[in-house]
Amino acid sequence: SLTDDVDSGAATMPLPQSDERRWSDTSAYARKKILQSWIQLPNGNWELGKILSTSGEESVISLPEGKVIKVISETLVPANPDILDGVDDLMQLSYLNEPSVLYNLNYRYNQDMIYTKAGPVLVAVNPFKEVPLYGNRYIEAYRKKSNESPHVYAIADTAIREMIRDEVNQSIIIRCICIHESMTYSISSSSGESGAGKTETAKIAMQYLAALGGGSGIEYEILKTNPILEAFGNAKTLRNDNSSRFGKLIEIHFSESGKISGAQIQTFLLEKSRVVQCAEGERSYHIFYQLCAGASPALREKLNLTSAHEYKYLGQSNCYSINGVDDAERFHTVKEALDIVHVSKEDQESVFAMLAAVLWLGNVSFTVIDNENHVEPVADESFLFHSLGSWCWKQECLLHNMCLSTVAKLIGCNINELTLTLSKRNMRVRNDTIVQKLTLPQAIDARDALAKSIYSCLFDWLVEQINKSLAVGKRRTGRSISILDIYGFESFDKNSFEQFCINYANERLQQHFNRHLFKLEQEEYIQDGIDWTRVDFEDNQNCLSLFEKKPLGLLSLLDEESTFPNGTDLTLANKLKQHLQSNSCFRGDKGKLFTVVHYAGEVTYETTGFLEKNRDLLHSDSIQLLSSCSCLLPQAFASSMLIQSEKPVVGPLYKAGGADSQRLSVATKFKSQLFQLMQRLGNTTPHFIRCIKPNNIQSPGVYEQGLVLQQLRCCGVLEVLCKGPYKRFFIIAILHQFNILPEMYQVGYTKLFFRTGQIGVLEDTRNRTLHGILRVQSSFRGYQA
Ligand code: AOV
Ligand code: MG
Repeated sequence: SLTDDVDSGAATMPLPQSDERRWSDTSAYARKKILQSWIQLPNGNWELGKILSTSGEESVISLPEGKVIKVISETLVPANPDILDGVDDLMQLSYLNEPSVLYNLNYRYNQDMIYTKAGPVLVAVNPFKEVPLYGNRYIEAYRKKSNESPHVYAIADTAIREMIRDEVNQSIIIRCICIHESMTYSISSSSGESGAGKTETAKIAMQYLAALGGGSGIEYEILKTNPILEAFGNAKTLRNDNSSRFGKLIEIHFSESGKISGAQIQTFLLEKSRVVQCAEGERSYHIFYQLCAGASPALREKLNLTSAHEYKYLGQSNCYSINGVDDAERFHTVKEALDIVHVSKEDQESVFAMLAAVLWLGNVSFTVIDNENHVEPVADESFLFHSLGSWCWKQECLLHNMCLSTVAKLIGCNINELTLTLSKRNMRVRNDTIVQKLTLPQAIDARDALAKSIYSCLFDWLVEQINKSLAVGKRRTGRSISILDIYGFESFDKNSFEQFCINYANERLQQHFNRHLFKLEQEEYIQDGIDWTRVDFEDNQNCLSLFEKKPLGLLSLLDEESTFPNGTDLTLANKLKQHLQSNSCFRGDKGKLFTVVHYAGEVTYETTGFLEKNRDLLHSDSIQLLSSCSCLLPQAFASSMLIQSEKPVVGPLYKAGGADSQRLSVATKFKSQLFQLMQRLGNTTPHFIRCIKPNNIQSPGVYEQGLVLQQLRCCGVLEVLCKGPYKRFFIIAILHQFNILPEMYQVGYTKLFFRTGQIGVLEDTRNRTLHGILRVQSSFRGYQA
């Protein structure tokens, strides 16, 4: 139609510009012709206002509650015509500006339309309630393409089709979006992305793939890996009752006929520290509570199991249950799932024994044995007495609570060896061995390190068993679809080694995302015969180099310091400052603080604990203890810790189990995992899903503008919008006619590409012309246009 020009604000050439508003049409022209505009309130929120009049610099606006205000015309941000309310794809908006995007997502969210396209990206806003969008009826509709509204199913469907059509592996990359304190809208002091809906989204995608590629039965196994991995790798945190504490890639294989033939799971960086320590109001891994609540009487007796309240590791955070969750029932679900992925009953019992061993280890306490403050684990008999005094346990439980002997029994080791491992350390100095007695903090460290190692080895072992069960036959013929569910960018009040690794991973993934979008764009340019070398794209290579450069990058310097016996967190911080100060992505701050300028914002890290966590050493005595165990699992754990295939990096030389071993640092291992991941993803056609958390209270129906905006801003969704497909516009002759200079555009075979601002000029001209025509028409009809 003449008046409703949906085609206006999009076709600008994305040459590098600092102003983020480049994708939004806020030109003088746009402001002139709009009827509705967004007004930013002092709290940062946007409100829709009607423009009553514009005279010179000022406009008069009426707000929804009837209030009339004057604003500077410059500040008006055009709103879209009502007809565009709730469009499926944000690219369809005439005006792509922040408030319009926010409004559109909100409009859809209110109607349970939680999925929206943002050009090539699917945006999912967490509903925090059941929405009627899933199940067989929907799957069928998307399969038949009778429903085309944005959905995870639609993404999964496209992935299957493209896999078959192009014979190229596919990936579905599910990420959330960072929330950064220093951004314009500060919500609570430090929020995380956690709870955005990544894991749920990944499961929904798997559900669709299983439905379409099912038949062999293996799809059922694949779906059952979810309750297992969630039980062992998820926990209640303050932000999410079911927070994943690890990253996950599942590669689902399809035969040539499009049927699922197997799968493989890779996990990343499980948060081990949670096993021995977690914050008030949070929980350790679900499986501990499930075991305590759901174990049969026979199993309880075998494991000398008591209730969750009686274990120190579980008691410290003062939180045992989750609203609406029955841990005992979940335990049965997990056991069934273990059956389905072919973990034998016997192995399951070993798994539970390891869990109980970890819990009982946590209850081992120490007593001082000499005047140099050396300690020893409290022996079981005196433990009764000791614990009565300090722990006030119930008398009847006490009789069963023999911590040391229970641990020894559960892992199958000699109780004296266990006692020794927890109180002494064998140090090798050249060819001699000296025995060092441990002080209380050292002994607690040794105990906790053993518990953490047992748990993380158990987790890895389980993943290995699952992979064996899901293994694709030797004749791998078809293709695969990988689903990545990985932690998002994190920025808290205090950021430690974990955030350091997580944010590094996000830099890598962001580069993958950027490069893919650039490639899409490039293809479009090439198709249109445009010289794409003139088009810049945003890259975070500088920040990645800061991490990865050798020998003077963050990771190398961290590893180097980790090998120095005298290295401390402070010497690390100083070393980083000494070598990296000139890097534009790095800033040395006071003491142990340093700041990295990430793509999503600045994050200040504190080096406290960096070296320890990076070395992640389990002392050789503990490894030896595990390898001496009569039970199979601890033995397997010990050997997995001794097998280190790659180059030695950190830690003193070990002599355990007769073999010298050197451990890779956590950061180096993680880096190589990430490289492998990027390599794998690099060979796939990616599909991106970005999950958004609309509120911090995990409640349905609450949409906090500022929170959503923060997420949109730093995830690159707004970037995508600006760089998305370009709409057809005018032909070259017209450009000439209207005095548009040649350097302001490039002509493609089918499209024109404009530099920013040129569309406004053209629109202005067109508007003046059309306005003239309309005025003529309406005066014919006898009324004023
Ligand atoms: P996350 O994976 O992104 O957080 P989850 O997938 O665990 O977030 O989602 C958090 C919670 O939001 C879930 O437990 C559900 O209650 C709810 N939820 C998410 N998506 C949906 C949906 N599509 N429909 C209904 N409810 C949903 V973390 O792993 O913490 O970063 O580390
Ligand atoms: Mg998750």
